[in-house]
Amino acid sequence: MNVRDRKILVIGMGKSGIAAAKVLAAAGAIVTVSDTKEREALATALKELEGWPVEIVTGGCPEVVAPRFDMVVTSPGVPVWAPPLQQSLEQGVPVLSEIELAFRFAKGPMVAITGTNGKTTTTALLGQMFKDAGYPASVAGNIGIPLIQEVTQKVLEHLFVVEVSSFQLEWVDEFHPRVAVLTNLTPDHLERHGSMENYLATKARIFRRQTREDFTVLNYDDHQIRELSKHTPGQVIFFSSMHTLEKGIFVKDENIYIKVNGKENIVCSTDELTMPGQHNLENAMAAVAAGWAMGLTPFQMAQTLKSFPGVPHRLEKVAVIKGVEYINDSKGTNPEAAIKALEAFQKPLILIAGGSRKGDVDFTAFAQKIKEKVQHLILVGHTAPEIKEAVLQTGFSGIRLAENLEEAVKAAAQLAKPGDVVLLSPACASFDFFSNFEHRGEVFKALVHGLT
Ligand code: UMA
Repeated sequence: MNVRDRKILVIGMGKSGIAAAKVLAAAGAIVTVSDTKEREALATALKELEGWPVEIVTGGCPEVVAPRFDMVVTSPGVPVWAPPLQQSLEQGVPVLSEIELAFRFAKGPMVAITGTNGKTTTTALLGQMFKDAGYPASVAGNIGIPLIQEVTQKVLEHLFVVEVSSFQLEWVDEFHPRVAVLTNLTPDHLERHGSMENYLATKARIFRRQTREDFTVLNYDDHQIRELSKHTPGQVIFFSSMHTLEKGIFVKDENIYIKVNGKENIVCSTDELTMPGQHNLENAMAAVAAGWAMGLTPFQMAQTLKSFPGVPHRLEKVAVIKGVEYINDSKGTNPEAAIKALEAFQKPLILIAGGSRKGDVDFTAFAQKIKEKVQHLILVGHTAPEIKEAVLQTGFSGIRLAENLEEAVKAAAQLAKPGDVVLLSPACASFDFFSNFEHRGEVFKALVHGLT
């Protein structure tokens, strides 16, 4: 992509905006980067951009008027209704998301993974499969590393395994992964997308530009995703943990199989997977499907499946103290993710849940799962009263309220007996007390280590 002398506005000075501004400036564009935050709140960002030939606007955004800017690059956290994006639409100034920009700069093939839950684990696992098999590969995207930062200065055969969020898919156009993966779809980020229909349509943009040469990996067990297969231009590869498929990836006799052209290939047995839980089995199958589409062999993939420990903040084992296992699942930021975490354990559970509100979330199914699996529930954060109400409706009474995470961890440690599991899986976002879910997870880990 040639951006020399083009006037480009980058909106947002978070990870994506900074990385985009640097790549664009290095490529000769005339870059303005803006953030609605005031200077004082942007110390790290300003330091990062020190010495870069970019104009910085803080406390707002310059007006997007046609001759002033040729293009806008937006960060995932900027909603479509933000004034500069609306102005761009009115003025006919093209808007690119950071991943669209990265795609236009990239030389090598991309595998893009989206879905409500499981996308981070699937991305990390698949990236590891390629690395273990000796292929040059980068893992990037919503997982925490802006894709634009990875794509420059890479050789032609370098592969990109990219976690893609619905936010990042809002402004894609040419984005065209060789393999697109859709893990599952349940209501999430509806405060941003407005309706489940819009959320689904945004997710479907991941495969919009694919052709018959490409592959789309879809979860056969998710009805809405199965329906989407009717609209995918690429070759569909289904995976299923519930059905034996005529073609695709599935489980039979506790083994993961790949079946193509009537021939079944065993990858490995399900109890050889190092990651716990049914949802991780699904993530493993999604990764196997994508790896297979890209030419990895069942043997190569099995090596990684037997050793991959999982990702931080997702069912991460923190410590065993006095016979009690402490698990950090801070990335369980919606009820579905937390339900899957609860399902991963067969031992007595003490659950710490609650956090900040993420639109109109329904806790009914989560409450039912708590009744089924949990011995003691400790609630914390803004959503504590709502979750308490939903859980009381089920007849469950082992509820405690904590002022903060520290109090919650102490209460859990007092209640726990050897053989129990203390699980932090909030089912909510973290913005009540923390800057993000990683921050919450790190605080939890420190509190647990402090118990010793
Ligand atoms: N900002 C504006 N104007 C606005 C809105 C925001 O200037 O109208 C500014 C904010 O003041 C802030 C900056 O934009 O300074 C933040 O941009 P951002 O929220 O896009 O954050 P980044 O640091 O660029 O991180 C983004 C993703 N964040 C979001 O989608 C909210 C990260 O995903 C991702 O890891 C990173 O890019 C690299 O690709 C995080 C996330 O929470 C983990 N994702 C959501 C999820 O997983 O559910 C989608």
